[in-house]
Amino acid sequence: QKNLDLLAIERKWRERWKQLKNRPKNQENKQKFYILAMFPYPSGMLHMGHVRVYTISDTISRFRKMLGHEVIHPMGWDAFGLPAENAAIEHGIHPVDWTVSNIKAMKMQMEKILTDFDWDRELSTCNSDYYKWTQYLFLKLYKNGLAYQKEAVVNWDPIDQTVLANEQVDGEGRSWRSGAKVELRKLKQWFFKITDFAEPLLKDLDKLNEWPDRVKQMQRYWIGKSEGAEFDFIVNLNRKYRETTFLIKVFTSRPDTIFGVRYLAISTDHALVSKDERKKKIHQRYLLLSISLLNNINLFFNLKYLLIGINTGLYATHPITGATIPIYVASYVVSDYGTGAVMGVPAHDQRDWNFTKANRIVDEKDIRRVVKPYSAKFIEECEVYTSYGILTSDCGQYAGMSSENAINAIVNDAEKRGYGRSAVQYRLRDWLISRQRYWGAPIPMIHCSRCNVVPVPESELPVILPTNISLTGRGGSPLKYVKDWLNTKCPKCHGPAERDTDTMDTFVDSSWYFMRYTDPNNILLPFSHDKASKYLPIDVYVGGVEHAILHLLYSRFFTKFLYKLGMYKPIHNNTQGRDEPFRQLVTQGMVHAKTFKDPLTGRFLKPEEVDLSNPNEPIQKSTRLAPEISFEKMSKSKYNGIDPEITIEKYGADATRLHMLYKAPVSEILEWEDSSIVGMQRWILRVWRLVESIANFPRQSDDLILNMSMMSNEEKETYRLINFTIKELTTIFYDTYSFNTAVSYLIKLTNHLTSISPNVNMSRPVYIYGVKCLVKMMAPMAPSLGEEFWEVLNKGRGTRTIFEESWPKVDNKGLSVEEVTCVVQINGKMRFSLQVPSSILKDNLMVEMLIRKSNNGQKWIEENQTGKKIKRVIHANGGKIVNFVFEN
Ligand code: ANZ
Ligand code: ZN
Repeated sequence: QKNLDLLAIERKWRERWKQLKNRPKNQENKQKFYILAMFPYPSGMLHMGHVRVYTISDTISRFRKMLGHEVIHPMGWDAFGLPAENAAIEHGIHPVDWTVSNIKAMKMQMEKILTDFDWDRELSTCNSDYYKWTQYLFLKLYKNGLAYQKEAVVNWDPIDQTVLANEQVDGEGRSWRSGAKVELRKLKQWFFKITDFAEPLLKDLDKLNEWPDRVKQMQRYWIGKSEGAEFDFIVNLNRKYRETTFLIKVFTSRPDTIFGVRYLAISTDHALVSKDERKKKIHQRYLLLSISLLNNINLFFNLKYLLIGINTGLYATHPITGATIPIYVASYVVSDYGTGAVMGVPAHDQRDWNFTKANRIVDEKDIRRVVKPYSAKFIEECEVYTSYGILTSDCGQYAGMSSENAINAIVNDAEKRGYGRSAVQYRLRDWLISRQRYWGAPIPMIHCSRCNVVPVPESELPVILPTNISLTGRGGSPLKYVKDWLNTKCPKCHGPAERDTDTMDTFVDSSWYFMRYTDPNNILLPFSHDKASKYLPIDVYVGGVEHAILHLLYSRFFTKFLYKLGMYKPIHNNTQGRDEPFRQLVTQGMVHAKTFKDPLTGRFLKPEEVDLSNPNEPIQKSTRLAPEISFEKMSKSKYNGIDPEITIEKYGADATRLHMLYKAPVSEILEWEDSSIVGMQRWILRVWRLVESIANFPRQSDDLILNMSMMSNEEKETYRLINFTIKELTTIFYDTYSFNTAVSYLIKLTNHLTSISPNVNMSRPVYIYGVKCLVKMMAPMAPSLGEEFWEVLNKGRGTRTIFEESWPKVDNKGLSVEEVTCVVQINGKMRFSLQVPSSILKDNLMVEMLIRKSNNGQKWIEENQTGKKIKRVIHANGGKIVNFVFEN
């Protein structure tokens, strides 16, 4: 019996794979299978989360290769972004050098975890042969009216000196990266008009039936469709300004509450209060002053949700009742949602109620409810009623209608008379892509004093990111200071002009990388129509749920746009349609690790502060108390980080991968524990014993004769278990990816084969078949061991790797269990009969258990005979008659 040197085996196969990679591959007539793991940011170090996601994609990829598919399993680098720039600022390393060396290190680590990526498709978003095409796609968006510039209030990170997307600001108004309190500033910015695609982005979610519901729900919420109506309120102006009419349009999701309007509220930069000269006449000076005050308060405290209001002193006319309605400027009205104006209905909206009270707009007695609950029981005057109901007698001709009917009637009448119309709003905003940063793809635009904004001609792409740069981290866009890059000629008038100094949000880079993988070396186009059409959509996309909203939404947007442009058209029309990028989405859970806390102070303990000499009873060294133990997200501050490289060197990559897959279902949190890797090592060793036992057999012809009619009952049972395992694993690898269950099934098969191995002479063909299937089925998860075992099992069979062997097939005949009728007697009297698998007929205890568990068994043996003990059980006629004899 030889022991296994796991690390030596890994090394051997990593080398061997490199040599084998260069062989020509015949991919003709094969079904394509595109499996993708989200590409990493090249931070320089793989963490356990990476190991988990690549283990999953690699396992699926290797399985598909064994099915004989043409598998695309690429890898690349999301290489632009802030950390490279911050490293440059802090340590003086150029972002290029930092990124290149990080990529090199991570690539090595990826090889160490035995991944089988298509390195010939590798790409890096910071290379000009990639970002050239990012810029090209920007121009395509621009020419199709989907990229535009506008002045916008943006989130400004005072530490990183850059604009942040809303999504990069957390609930407390802090930057997701620097943690700085975010300020609001106004800047001219580039946007992508993703809102043009709001409806298809929403509607097509219904077709993504292989996506987790949770992710689809998050996207639905993000898009936030709201149906309602717009109403026009005419502002009552002084006699002096009669010649101008001024309308305030409001958007409401509750047209049925229009009779309850008590005020209008407009945002601070609503057209009515804008500084535009013509409109300036219509309001007093103090109003502007107060609004700028309000804006400053907003800027300063970021208090978008405070109930500050300013009475404009102006009034509008209610379009139905003709009542006079006061107009307020309100901090809670968002300027870029709906129309930037709200009809305030204090009786039916909590915010409106609070605003009314805070600003004493009307007396409480004048806040009358116009919609009452369907059942009168719940009426209580002072409480805000926000549900649908029946319209009250205050609602004119609509009194007595249900909310649903009233909404239709009111909106219909409004459309007829012209003061309103039905309207749809989305919460989704256009995508702000400008970043005042160096390390990103330059926006290919030129600013000319005569021609305004001019796109860089496609033939002049890429706009190369200059490398002669000094990064200080201060003062906005670093590209502003590279004069010989900044100053250029206007493509239109050839006069002096300046380049746009913003770079693109790195989410732009990652919105189309999966398309580039289909044709990574194309120098004429981002990708060829044919190749993209052949390989898209991605069959399985694996990644973290933290990308559930933005990255996936942006990628869907790009895909829909490029499809609309006609840049590709998938050959395979799946249920999700042709313009969706990802057929199946797998979101893997996080990896958590053990932490120790001082039970008295709650402080996290460093590893050296804990005595682990008895691993089951850790002790805090200083206090000799048992520390509090919990599993938490790995982090420096919790001292629970685990370096995958160290783990791999200690336990081997195969065992580490198996552990990753076995410890938790793919989408759930995985609690990392070294002790369970040891369990995987023990299993590996047991499989090795089986492999060895066969290697020791004298060589015999390779085609095993698996003739069921010649099998004994025991052999049939072994054969059944083998087929059962193949069936279950095939479903798992195809579809459900519950690899934890897959490992359990393989362990069960191992146990069974081990139990019959001592007297295997009789059942050699089935046994050998079982071991071979076992090795094949573990190979995608533990690839170097799979190869090694396969080589031992097939000495001298040439250079095929196990991944060129075919995945085992289920023999359906072998699956079915042969059954015999077993007659059950109680005290010698025949009572019932039962079908049992013939293979277990001789296993008396097993048969007894089956009988007792059956319905009749419950009735005759377990219940009816309570109090009486079974004296003995007699098995007769080769086990086909079982007699239960009870005490008197
Ligand atoms: C009157 C009303 C009565 C409203 C009522 C609600 C309940 P969703 O569903 O998110 O679309 N609103 C409209 N524009 C706004 C803006 N720019 N800033 C802040 N609030 C705004 O919300 C639509 C509702 O939000 C609208 O319907 C409006 O208040 C408010 F019983 O109009 B409602
Ligand atoms: Zn010009």
